[in-house]
Amino acid sequence: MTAMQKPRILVARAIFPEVIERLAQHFEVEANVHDDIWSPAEFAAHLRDKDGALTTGSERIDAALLAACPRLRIVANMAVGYNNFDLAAMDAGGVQGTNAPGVLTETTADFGFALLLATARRVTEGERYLRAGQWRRWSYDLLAGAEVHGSTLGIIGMGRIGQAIARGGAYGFGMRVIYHNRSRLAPEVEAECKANYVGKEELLRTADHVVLVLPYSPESHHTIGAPELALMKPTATLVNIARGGIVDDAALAEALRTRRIAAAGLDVFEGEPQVHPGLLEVPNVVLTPHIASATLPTRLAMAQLAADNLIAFFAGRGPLTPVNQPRPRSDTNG
Ligand code: 8YV
Repeated sequence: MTAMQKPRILVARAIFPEVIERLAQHFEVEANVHDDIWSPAEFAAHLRDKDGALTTGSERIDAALLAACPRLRIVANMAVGYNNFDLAAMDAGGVQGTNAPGVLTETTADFGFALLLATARRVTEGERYLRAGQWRRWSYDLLAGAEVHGSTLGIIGMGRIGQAIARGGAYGFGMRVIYHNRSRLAPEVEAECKANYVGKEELLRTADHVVLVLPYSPESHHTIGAPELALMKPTATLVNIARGGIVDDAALAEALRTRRIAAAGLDVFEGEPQVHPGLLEVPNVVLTPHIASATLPTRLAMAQLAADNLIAFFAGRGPLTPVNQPRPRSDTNG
């Protein structure tokens, strides 16, 4: 790149036009404005001559892709999760990765409650019943669900979103909050969230509602499988707003079918957008298509933060929200 040339950026998915316009003030931009579905090979072909990319959680950044894209310096994910990044390959290849934390915290926590309430109080089941014309009269136990207020909320994964859910549960619904996390929070943060640290097994045995908000990694794969579901109360509910793969969906479908647990609310799935057929067959699960951060103001803030990262990086100011510290990439493009 000469001093006069603008860096070339690929925007991998359709995003807000105003963000593309902003990027175009700084970069030569190729944007997938029609939101075409690209195979990994097509994605690589579009990225081959680019210096940077704005991606979503759907684009996999791995060694094979980096080998095909020698100019690439930075990939800015419009997502707080970045399990679509092979960080070892990016480190080795000298490619900076960034994510979009903070701006989606409260919105995603809100959705955790939307799913928790819908699941515990059988909202979508009730709507299906009504739409099917089955509602003939009131009865004392019609679609009776689980209490939310005053119950015990168990949160696995206590980062920003987990803490927001803890505050909402404790202050909004008078819930007793217990949590499990890789590391225990500082006492003042625990006090602010009114949350008590417990082991995973104790959490699963004790909680009335379990909410998963931990990042996906090989270590968190199937954090909830058949053995964990077996520990839960038969009246308990499970909510996953984290990532597919954290729950063994086949085991969960079986636990819901046999009423080993009462119900589940799922926004994310193993192999999404495919959904395990067993989950589609049971009534006691609320299913949503990965929309926990989906409000337009939040999605705009996520896209702007990804753009901020690209702009800051190429201006030499360093990325705002880096997720790795790559070694400098040798200039192979002359
Ligand atoms: C995104 C998410 O919508 O931020 C995340 O990690 O899961 C969602 O908010 C999705 O990843 C698309 O980028």
